Amino acid sequence: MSIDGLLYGILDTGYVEPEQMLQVAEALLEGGVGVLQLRAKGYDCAGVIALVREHMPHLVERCKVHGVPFVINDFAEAAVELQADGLHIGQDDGSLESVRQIVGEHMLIGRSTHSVSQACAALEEGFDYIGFGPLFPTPTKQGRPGIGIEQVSEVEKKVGGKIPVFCIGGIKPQNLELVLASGARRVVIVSSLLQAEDITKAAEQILNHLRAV
Ligand code: TZP
Ligand code: MG
Repeated sequence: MSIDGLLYGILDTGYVEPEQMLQVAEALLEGGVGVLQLRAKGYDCAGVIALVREHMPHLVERCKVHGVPFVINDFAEAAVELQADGLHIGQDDGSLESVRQIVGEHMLIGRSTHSVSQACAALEEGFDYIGFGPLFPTPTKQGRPGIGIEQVSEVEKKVGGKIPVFCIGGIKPQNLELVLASGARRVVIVSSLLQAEDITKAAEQILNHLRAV
């Protein structure tokens, strides 16, 4: 499996109750997300495993049916235990090598980056993809300033040709054209999708714009 989608969706416990997770996941998959991550801030590793086992035991299979990599945020051991396709880690979560020792050589591993130099370092280190942002301040990731769209084209040029670059943070239909005009090709959208009245339709509409670039 590889990471090659244009739209990266996240099941975020800040917006979705455990009981709704599976239904929301299906809506995102139906809408065409190319990657699906579980982000459970405030949970520990055992809590993430229990959340999936109790509320979405068939999610890994459902992602497989759609050919969509299922990614766990933060917890390498949970990614292994749940047989996820990928793991996503931040700047403070250790080196690629240290998590590879836990998840093995086949798991896809992505890194959050907040500057051109961090993006280049992640490429150099061997990550399979990066997130780049937050472009705009966002309630989903509080306490982090937006880095703006000025560096997007440079990151796309230096990194995007080698591994997928997903711009993230405050992206929504109203600013998508601006983000794409800055050079972005792939995006992560959390709150705007999870809070949409019709998640599938919202994802489809965003994908239409991404595909038209
Ligand atoms: N990392 C940088 S911004 C962000 C994460 C996880 C959250 C993006 O969420 P939203 O709701 O699409 O702004
Ligand atoms: Mg993290």
